[in-house]
Amino acid sequence: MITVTGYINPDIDCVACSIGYAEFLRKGLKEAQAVYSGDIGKESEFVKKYLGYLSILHVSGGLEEDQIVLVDTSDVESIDLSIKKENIIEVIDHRKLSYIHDFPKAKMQIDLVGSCATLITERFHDNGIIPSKESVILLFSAIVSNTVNFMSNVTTQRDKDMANWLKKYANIPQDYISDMFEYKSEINRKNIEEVLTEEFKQYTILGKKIGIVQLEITEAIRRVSELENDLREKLCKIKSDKELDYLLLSCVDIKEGFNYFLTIDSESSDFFEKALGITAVYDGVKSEGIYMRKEIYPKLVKYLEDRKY
Ligand SMILES: [Mn+2]
Repeated sequence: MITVTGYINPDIDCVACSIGYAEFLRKGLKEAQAVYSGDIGKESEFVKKYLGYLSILHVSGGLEEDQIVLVDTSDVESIDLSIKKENIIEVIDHRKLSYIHDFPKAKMQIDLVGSCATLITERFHDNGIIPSKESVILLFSAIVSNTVNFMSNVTTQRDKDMANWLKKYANIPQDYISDMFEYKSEINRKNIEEVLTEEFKQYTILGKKIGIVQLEITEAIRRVSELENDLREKLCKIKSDKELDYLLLSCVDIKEGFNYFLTIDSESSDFFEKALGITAVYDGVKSEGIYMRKEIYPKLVKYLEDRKY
């Protein structure tokens, strides 16, 4: 039995790749199953509601004996603790940061496309196999989600080609994409602390502790202004709890394709204004185009390194 899985608390890309690739292996007459550990994200929840099921098992440990294929990650720190490195037979990922030396025995495919689901879809496409309805919907949703409906700079032609190919085999309702984005945008006074904590990432660059909360939501400006007092209060708490030097709230408007940045103190405002070339960020500022956190990070590194001299 081959077990296909990704990182703990998988996003929809990870879930789609696990289910899709397990199916692809079964089409090649291998025994394979998809599993995940931790929590399944909001978008996978949405697809599960839409389909009525998802062919993926929740596990907590117990993978010691399994042959493993990793999808959507190549970081052994991110995966279930019970997986043995020497049992990993294949890795398929779309991120630059890959630890190839951690997988001496694995077949590796690391291609820098917008979504790992594109790489899984290509396996079906290139072998002339049409995925099941479940995999078609999941892989399509994952590509759309990971590329922010093809507006993000990580999008490649390969992502677009595979999404178009999948679309031919799925009857995707008109409002499906906006409903999915809407579903994950749910942020309110009750869940605000939980959402901010989940979407928070921290970096240490040249001794500075920097935090970025990235929310991917529709109607970013309206949602932020409605919750502004609560948002500022919770962000201040995060900044002091984590002893950060600088903290940025970066809201990606997934419908209109821009960012809305906001800071809660003058040091952070000054830092992010200079590093990102923006102004008046304390009051909230809109950018042209989308900047995902992985694109913001190198700008911060460059700014801090330049400032050293
Ligand atoms: Mn991914």
